[in-house]
Amino acid sequence: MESHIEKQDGDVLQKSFKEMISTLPKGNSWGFPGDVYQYQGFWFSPPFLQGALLAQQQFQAQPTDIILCSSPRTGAAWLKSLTFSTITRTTYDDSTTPLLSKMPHDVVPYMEFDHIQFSTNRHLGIPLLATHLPYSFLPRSIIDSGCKLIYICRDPKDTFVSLYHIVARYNKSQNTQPIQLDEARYWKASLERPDKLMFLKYEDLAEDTVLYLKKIAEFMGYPFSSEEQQQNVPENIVKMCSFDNLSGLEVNKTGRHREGYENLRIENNIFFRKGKPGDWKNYLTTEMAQRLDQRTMQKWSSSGLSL
Ligand code: PAP
Repeated sequence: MESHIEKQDGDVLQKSFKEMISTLPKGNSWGFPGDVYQYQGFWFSPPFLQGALLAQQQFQAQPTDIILCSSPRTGAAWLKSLTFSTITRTTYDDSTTPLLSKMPHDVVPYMEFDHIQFSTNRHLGIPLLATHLPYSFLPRSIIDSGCKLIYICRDPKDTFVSLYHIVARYNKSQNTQPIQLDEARYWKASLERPDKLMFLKYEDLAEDTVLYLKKIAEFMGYPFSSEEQQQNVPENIVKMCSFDNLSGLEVNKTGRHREGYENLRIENNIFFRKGKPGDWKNYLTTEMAQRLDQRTMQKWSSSGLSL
């Protein structure tokens, strides 16, 4: 439980962050309500930047933590459901998993927003935490502790289309701009420390989910035994976490995310749109796709990362 002094310290910090944010360069955010602010080369909404700054100051990683990293709309909810099901497979089965009544983001918390829930999860032996922070923004203790990271990346054209839809649902905005891409930093780190950072592509995961789930389980230190493989445990987790199954659950059709936070509360179904690689072909012209590919190549050129 948070003590009175901790709460006061937290309030003071939040206030100083708010003051600092108000001095930053400001822009409009693609139609989302409110402004975004530029900090160290990235655009942030104020609650997200406040959460990021707080996490940088206060988050103490432990070597056993597993941090799921991603840019928005690249498959975090899917990765959360797969890793959560894998880690809790001896505690829950298909009929008892919390994924039946909570959406994946409410089962694996975000570092920027959900500190309290993470402490509860850690207590329960669930070491998973997610973040949308760029690599250069990660709290120092994450790198120093030697904990594991899994980064999921997605074809920026599909990411762009997915993000466009979420924004359009908010505001019916037609005003589109390229989004920030931070894949290259995570990619480089995964080459330097492959035992600590696993780099995943949404498209690979979609092509052979069972194979990649086995790799993820192995990487996390929760490998499937041969007996489990004979019993099709990985296949059952993949089925449970499939887009069709999760998007069809009542909680994900009609529930709401972060019930307690008025300004962050959104309908769960916004996180389940189509779940298909290559959907960009239905929305982008050849010219738009080429422009995005060019920009991606420019960003990634020195890293060796490709689509
Ligand atoms: P977030 O950043 O808002 O949390 P995130 O979960 O990272 O979103 O990504 C959302 C994308 O993953 C959506 O893609 P789409 O718009 O192209 O459809 C969503 O549909 C897709 N997605 C969600 N769950 C799954 C799943 N179980 N399998 C495959 N894709 C999924």
